Amino acid sequence: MLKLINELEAKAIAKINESKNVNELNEAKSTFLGKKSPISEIMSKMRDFTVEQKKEIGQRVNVFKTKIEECVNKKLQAIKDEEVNNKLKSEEIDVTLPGKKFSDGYLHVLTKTIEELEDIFIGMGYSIAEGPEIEKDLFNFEMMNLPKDHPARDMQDTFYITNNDLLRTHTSPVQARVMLEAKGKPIKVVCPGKVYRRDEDDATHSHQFMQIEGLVVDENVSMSDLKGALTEVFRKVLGEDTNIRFRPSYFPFTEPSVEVDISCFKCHGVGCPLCKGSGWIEILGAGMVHPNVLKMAGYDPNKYQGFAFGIGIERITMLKYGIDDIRNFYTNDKRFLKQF
Ligand code: FA5
Repeated sequence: MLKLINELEAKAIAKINESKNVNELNEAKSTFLGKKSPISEIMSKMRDFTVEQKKEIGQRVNVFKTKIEECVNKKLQAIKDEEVNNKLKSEEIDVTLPGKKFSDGYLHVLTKTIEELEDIFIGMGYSIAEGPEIEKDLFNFEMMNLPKDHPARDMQDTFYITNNDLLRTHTSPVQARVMLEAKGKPIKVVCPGKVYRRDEDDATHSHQFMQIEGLVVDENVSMSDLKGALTEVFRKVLGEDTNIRFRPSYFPFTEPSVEVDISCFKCHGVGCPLCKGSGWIEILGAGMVHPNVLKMAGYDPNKYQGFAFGIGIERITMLKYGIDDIRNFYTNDKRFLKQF
């Protein structure tokens, strides 16, 4: 019997040492120490032995079990150590290898235009203000002299969130916010930002685009100040020989109102599909702040006048760089964006 246990022990140790992973090791352990193992069978037959044999075999079985347990624990530790070593090896870094070059980041061309315009306006004494993109109907429309049910609300097809909250359709609501904050003092600000309209996307229209609003409120402000300021800005951004056209228009929040066109960069005024045959591209709306707008924001229209404008950032960027489709700004094609 002792010989049999010796043989079993040699086999068990060999099997345990051959195990390549924890599963194989557990299998080996249960084969040699489990309930159906040969050693359990020997134990179940103990009653057939003499007292002397029982003592001798019992002691040997205990030694067998302790030895096998020790052997399993040792092998388990070795397997775990090997796993850690393999992981470390797979994560090994050769610090002497040359580094990978990351391409430099760059500003989006629309951001560049905004920064350029901001710099020009700051140079002309304007400060910068911002307002929320999710706006109250009150600021977007009502304080802009567009009460509920005013037919001119249809000029800008709106994404409503609730009856009172909407995605702003223009940057003009920032005018009302700035005026309320200035509490009757003179104002000279520009307000850049994103705006949203349910417009069909085409070469010159996008459902989300950017504007930069301008507002000057003071005593003795006139239409010629507006014309002078805008002419100066566009000559600086687009070049001294830029052709600019002011034409009468209508906005409920300005009176009188104008729209400003720049000669089409593609056909140089002859007429092409981009400018819809007119030779001009509209880039902004502007005018003298309507007395109602001044009054609602706490300004006395008999003492103060103001001019305001809202420039389309995409349109001016298209003119500056000769881009013939507004959708290029938003499709994130790096080949396009990298050029600027
Ligand atoms: C307005 O949004 C007025 N708030 C501008 C204004 C401000 C007038 C202050 C008077 C005083 P309009 O809807 O015309 O006006 O838009 C102004 C400019 O935004 C346009 O001239 C054009 O350059 C640009 N724009 C308008 N709709 C789109 C569009 N769907 N996609 C791209 N640019 C657009």
